[in-house]
Amino acid sequence: FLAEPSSAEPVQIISSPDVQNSYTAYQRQTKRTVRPTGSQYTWEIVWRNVIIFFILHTISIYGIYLMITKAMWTSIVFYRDKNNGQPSKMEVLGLPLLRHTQPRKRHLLRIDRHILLSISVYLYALMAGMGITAGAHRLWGHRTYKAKLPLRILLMICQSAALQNHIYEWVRDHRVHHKFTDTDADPHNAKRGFFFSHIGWLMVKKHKDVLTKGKTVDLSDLEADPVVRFQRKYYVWLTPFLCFLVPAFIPWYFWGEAWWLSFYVLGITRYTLSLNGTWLVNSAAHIYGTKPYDKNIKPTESTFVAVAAFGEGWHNFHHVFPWDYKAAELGNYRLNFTTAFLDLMAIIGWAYDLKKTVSPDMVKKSEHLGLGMAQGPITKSLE
Ligand code: ST9
Ligand code: ZN
Ligand code: ZN
Repeated sequence: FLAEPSSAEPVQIISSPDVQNSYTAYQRQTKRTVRPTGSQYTWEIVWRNVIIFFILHTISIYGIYLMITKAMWTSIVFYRDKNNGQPSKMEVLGLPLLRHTQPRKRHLLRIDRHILLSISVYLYALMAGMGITAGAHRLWGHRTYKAKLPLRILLMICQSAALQNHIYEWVRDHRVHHKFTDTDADPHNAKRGFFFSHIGWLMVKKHKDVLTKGKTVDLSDLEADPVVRFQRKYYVWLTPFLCFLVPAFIPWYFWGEAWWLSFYVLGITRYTLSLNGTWLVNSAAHIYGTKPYDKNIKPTESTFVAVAAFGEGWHNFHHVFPWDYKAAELGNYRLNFTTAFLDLMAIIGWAYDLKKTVSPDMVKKSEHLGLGMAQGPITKSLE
């Protein structure tokens, strides 16, 4: 239960009374604005989106089949060097030169190209994922830390590769989600069930409360950020390029993969997998899991979602302490790649003023004094 010592120096600690005060203010605000889910909401289905998501998921199933049959373990198991029956390390390392090698070698290396394709699916999802988790979510959504211009530009590029609406729209919906969690004014109100909070909310017109109450959310910081303004203005050009064309180009150019396979697997299928990883935070992490920080709200702690969403599954904690840059209490990097990325950015000076709810020191000291904070300092202070 003990939090590990932090490797990032510039962490700004929010002391315990502050935590309580902020939380009380947060509760008051939520209670004031929340109203029970009404039954008058009739769905106005947006068929264009239904068709797009249906096609996207159907063709991605074949993409997953391609990944499984043509890559990863099958390649490792079935690929054998002609000489000694073992996969040849040298050949694998020589892959970037593949397009310029002789036909015989090209044949030898054919299956290994697909290993690289699968690895690149993970790495590209990770890169685009940082745009969502470290960028849209923890930086622009909650201002859990400050970022210098190069990092903001990098995260904007990554966020564009994720194709999840531009930063302004993403953050607007997310702030509204936090302020009116699981009510009619929440764009993906989990009280309407798993399907609605996962994908269904993107297939219907929003509830009128989302639009009216959403207007009460302050977005002036986003309007003042030139990086956010730039992305909003050029989003329709940036996003197809970064989400589909670049992924089709990289494997084709660097290691001679068929461009259509690159587009299909690294573009389309990776996009669908990433979308579902993100949506799980709204669905699974609002329905299944434990609630150690506030049992009266729907958001939960979910290990599965933490894996799928690069550290965004500790969602009960996050809804109670949304300003925490780790979006989690326990461990430095417990299934939380995003935090590791942010600590690295802090080390090189691109991220600063990182906000943390409880310092590892406080947890350790409290254990010495027998205060039991290591058992859950935040839970205790809120009871
Ligand atoms: C996508 C987003 O997938 C996913 C977000 C997930 C968030 C998860 C968060 C969890 C934490 C982080 C986890 C990260 C994990 C990462 C892991 C990575 C592996 N407030 O929207 P419109 C007003 S997107 C205030 O059209 P409709 C506003 O005036 C997928 N006002 O509503 C607006 O006009 P404008 C790709 C609001 O007509 C106007 O209403 N994208 C608000 O009801 C109209 O807005 C798509 O598929 C608000 N919140 O249509 C697009 N909202 O914008 C899908 C609206 O001009 N979306 N207004 O200012 C759509 O087609 C439509 O939005 C719609 C609703 C049909 C769903
Ligand atoms: Zn959030
Ligand atoms: Zn949530």
